[in-house]
Amino acid sequence: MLSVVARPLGLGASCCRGSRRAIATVISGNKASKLVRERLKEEVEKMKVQFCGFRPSLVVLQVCVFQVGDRDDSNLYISTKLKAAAEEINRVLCCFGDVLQIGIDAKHVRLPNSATQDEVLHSIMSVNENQTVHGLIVQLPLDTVNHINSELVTNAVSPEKDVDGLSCINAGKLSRGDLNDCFIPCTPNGCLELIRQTGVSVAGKHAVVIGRSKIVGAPMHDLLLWNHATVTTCHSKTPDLPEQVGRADILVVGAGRAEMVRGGWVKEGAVVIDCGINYVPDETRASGKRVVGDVHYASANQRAGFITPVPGGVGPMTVAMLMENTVQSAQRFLLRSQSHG
Ligand code: NAP
Ligand code: LUD
Repeated sequence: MLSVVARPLGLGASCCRGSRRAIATVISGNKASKLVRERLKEEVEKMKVQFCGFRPSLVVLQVCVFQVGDRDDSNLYISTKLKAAAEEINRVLCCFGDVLQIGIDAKHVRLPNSATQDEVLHSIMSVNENQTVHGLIVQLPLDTVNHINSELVTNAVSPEKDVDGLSCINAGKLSRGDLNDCFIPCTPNGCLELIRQTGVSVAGKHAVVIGRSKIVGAPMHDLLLWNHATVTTCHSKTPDLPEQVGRADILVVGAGRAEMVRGGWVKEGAVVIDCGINYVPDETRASGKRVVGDVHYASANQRAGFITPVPGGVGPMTVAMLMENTVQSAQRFLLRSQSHG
């Protein structure tokens, strides 16, 4: 079996502490996501055989500027999602290597940046009513010239199709610990999966989350709490961030601040999960930029027991968890239709 955690040659994660420098074990999101996608591919194949060609179906709604050759962050994330689901090469301009396609029927619906709030809500309603679609996400942020209330938009997605887990119904269930009766947001769910891969149990640990957004920090707090960690959530007004970080057995960072968490803050042996995706200038690259996380990797991997890289850590797991939620939604749909008829 593929090993998701990779120990650097010759150095263990927990040995050599003290006089000799130790290097953290790397938790590969690329490998972990591949395992998830392989499992989902099998599940989708079984559904197809059992239910006469049935396929889970996902709609990704985007409000954006229409531009040929457009390749901003949102387009990159969406094309990664569409690729992981099934072949949909329309407008996908980037080159992907080894992408395992699951067999989900994924559609990209684009509305122009001139779309009004009512038009966006109307599109969501029509997908809500379409019985052949099992999952709907509205990619954020909305790139629009009009004022659109994104809270209203995410809450308009039917809770049964809300595979992003961002509607207040799903968020409320998660906050109350109803983990088996909701969709868990993809990034926190991916982080938990990566923590599981380390073999470190969450129950009884002190977890620290940096960030309290609806998409990363807040649901991560809830998920760790209901997996029985004692959780501290930090944000921009937390006065003593380094001290809080130093108490973490498990640290999850989603602040959007390039390399903010320094290695010296990190508790020896901690599990460090870095959600950050920040583009910083790099003249040595043809693109003129490179992606770094919210954790200063080079120093943190000298203290942590386990660490996720950026890229290749949380990002690919976000995509895999979207696929997982879509397959789960389709399974729930089949169960409902069986019980109705
Ligand atoms: P966000 O909505 O901007 O939220 C950032 C959070 O970090 C806020 O709660 C903010 O505090 C807190 N924060 C900002 N500066 C801080 C500081 N100096 N000290 C402590 N806390 C601070 O961002 P987001 O959507 O959660 O995303 C966070 C990062 O994760 C970004 O880099 C984003 O690109 C990345 N991301 C990655 C994935 C993935 O799949 N890998 C998915 C989603 C997001 P306040 O609440 O006080 O403002
Ligand atoms: N909106 C997301 N907005 C942005 N990185 C993602 C993401 C893949 N409604 C809604 O998908 O879950 C969402 N739901 N988000 N994000 C960010 C956020 C959303 C971020 C990164 C990746 C999805 C990803 O695959 C790769 C990696 O980290 O290895 C490549 C990173 C790179 O730019 O090279």
